[in-house]
Amino acid sequence: MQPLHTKKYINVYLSLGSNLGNRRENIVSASTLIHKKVGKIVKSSHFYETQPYGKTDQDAFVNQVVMVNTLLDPRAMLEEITKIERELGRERKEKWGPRTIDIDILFYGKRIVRDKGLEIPHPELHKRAFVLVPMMELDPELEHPTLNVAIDQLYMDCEDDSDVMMLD
Ligand code: PH2
Ligand code: MG
Ligand code: MG
Repeated sequence: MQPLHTKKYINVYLSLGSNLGNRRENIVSASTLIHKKVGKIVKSSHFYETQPYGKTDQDAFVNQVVMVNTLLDPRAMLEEITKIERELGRERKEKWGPRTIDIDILFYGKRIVRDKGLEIPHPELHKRAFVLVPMMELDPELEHPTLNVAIDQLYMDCEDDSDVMMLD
């Protein structure tokens, strides 16, 4: 017999980044709130100190990727992480400017979402060493659902040669 309600947990990869204030502390606070409000953090990468990508005239970031087990749908998850960013003092002034915390959804299981304000997989992830290096630690064999290659292949093909240094 089928159970009436089967809860469906999805594995979600989130990218965390900070380059303002106490960067590590901001990331630790974000993961604590994620664990409480989004779902259990099953895996987390090391912290990395990374050169700013894109807008390069700003301070270096600390970045991390975590894998979360969640029951939230993608929209509800986006709302929850936006609340967490606000709670940790994120102010949105300029695009790609310095931030106390940025939480981006990289993958939501194998789901593909292309909505206004929400694109999953994250449309830039394969171009960014600060995402691919920690993803290599967590799941090099994960298949990208639209590019149809694994993380290790994306990492090898990535042209971003900015510094990504593992912290202890
Ligand atoms: N986030 C950006 C733009 N550039 N560079 C690094 N190294 N780390 C980031 O988290 C980052 C970035 C936009 O969100
Ligand atoms: Mg971002
Ligand atoms: Mg963001």
